[in-house]
Amino acid sequence: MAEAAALKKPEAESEDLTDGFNLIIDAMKLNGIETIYGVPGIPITDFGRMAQAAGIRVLSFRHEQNAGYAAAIAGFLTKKPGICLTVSAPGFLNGLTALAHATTNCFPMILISGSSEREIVDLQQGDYEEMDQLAVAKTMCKAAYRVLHAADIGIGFARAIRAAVSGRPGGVYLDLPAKLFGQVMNAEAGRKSLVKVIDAAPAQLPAPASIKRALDVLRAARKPLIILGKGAAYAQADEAIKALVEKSGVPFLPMSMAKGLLPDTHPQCAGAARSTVLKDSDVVMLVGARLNWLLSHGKGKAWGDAPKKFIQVDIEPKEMDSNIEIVAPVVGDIGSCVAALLDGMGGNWTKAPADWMGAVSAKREENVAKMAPRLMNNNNPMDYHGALGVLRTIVKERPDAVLVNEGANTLDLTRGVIDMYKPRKRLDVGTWGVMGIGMGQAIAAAIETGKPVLAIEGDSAFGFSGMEVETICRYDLPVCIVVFNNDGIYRGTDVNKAGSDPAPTVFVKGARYDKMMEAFGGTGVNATTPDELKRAVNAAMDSGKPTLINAVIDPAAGSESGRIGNLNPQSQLKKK
Ligand SMILES: Cc1ncc(C[n+]2csc(CCOP(=O)(O)OP(=O)(O)O)c2C)c(N)n1
Ligand SMILES: [Mg+2]
Repeated sequence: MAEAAALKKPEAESEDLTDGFNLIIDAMKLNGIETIYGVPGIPITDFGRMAQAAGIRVLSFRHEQNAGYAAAIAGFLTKKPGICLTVSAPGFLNGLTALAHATTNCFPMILISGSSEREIVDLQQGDYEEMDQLAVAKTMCKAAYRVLHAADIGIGFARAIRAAVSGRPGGVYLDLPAKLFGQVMNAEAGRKSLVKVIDAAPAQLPAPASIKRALDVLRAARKPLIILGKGAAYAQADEAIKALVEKSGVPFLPMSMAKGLLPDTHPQCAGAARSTVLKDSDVVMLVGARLNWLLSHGKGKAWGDAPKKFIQVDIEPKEMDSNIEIVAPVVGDIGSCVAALLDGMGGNWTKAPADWMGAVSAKREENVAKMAPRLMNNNNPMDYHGALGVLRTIVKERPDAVLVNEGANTLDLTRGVIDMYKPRKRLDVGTWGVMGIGMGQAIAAAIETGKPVLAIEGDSAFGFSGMEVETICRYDLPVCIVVFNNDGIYRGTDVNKAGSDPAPTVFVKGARYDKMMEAFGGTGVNATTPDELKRAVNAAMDSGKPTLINAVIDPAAGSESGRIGNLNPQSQLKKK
């Protein structure tokens, strides 16, 4: 309370004064920032109150990491920087993982953190929550700035916003020392110091020669493939991308968060024939997708022996040739590049060879048919496929709902089984495969889209952000969480070979995560069969009431690390 009292004074003193608190709020409002995700405390408690009073939505979390993941995904969904607000040192560090995650995933986000007194921090004299936050943040984000004077708040925000959203988007750190908030200045001068950012993410047009080169390569292809990445989903160029795919007649493969850009049920979707198209294609056009580990770096067994040519459409020139040679780099923003490609294709583009599309469709039908009976199983205890079979239908019936997904088996199997029908409806762990994004993403998705959210969570994954069920209840958000409870990480069956402690991958058997939701006034359900699960999820999606369904899954059903067990290092020594 001393905090609040000390800071009230200047405001009351004179009509024509303003201060750091007000200038920060004004800078945000001037630039269309409507929502802050954060955790209060010194030196930002009053700022949060004042921002809320000024009409900014201030969502208070239980841990900064979850607020940070919320801000990061808000950036992905809106193309505006998501804002995370934290206290100094420990709060800042808690938010930093999300900032690094935003940068890695190319989501625009600004982590705004209060910080302690520069004079004391720099002399390392042991201030309250002392830390050189700017220096720490610099290595983990796209840009990092500190504002020392109230008169620079406008410029500070303009720089942060531009850095976050222009070019390849990413995380930006903005350091606001405690003293800044109370700094007083002339109100008129303050108003003039604010900057409205014009055209924050200017279009970056591709060179005409790069478009011609790319189309020449694509035209000569006999087995072309288009890979859509989450950069393509971010671009919000949905109609143009659909037109490009359909006009070209090329099969497309959506990366995880690009699912739904065109429906997974589209006749050209090669999602269910992934290994075939990677191996057999001769020309691959990457659109907002990077050749990182998720695409096996564009080489090796997954890509087969046949020679391949790569066309890459990306806003970041440094992305070209990152792992292998790109014969046709197209550098520019995805919307402009796709529009230029469409234009260059003209009115009588010859579609990709029908025998290739036919071969891909046949493989896809074969794989879908193989999967079908597994999705209809009624095994007791439930396995992943039985549970996902019902959830798949629910998502089909509710294509506007947002799906959040994390875990290992829970992630990989959900991604494979659940078709998406609309763009930016699937949110997940992203480039790092990070656990903990679940509740932050669910909250931000509900806030930013106003649509119901279905979060399909491994029991381990859920644990990283589980306390935010209180946040979901507090704001009464239409979030339905399904915890795939298999008693542990990957499986619940491991045993300790040497002592009485549980094995490192197992949790309390028979845990009831649904009780966590009940503790805060939400609906909790324990579901042991696909039928029970279906009823509970439908009820939750209809009511919009915060709900957590503990879906009891056979502890033996999962596999080590889901689909990426091959990445585990193996000991060459004989097992004892
Ligand atoms: C921040 C973070 N810590 C640890 C991991 C390692 N990790 C990968 S998946 C996973 C949990 C998998 O278990 P669960 O969520 O229960 O899914 P299941 O395979 O059991 O369905 C963990 C801990 C990670 N990816 N990210
Ligand atoms: Mg599990």
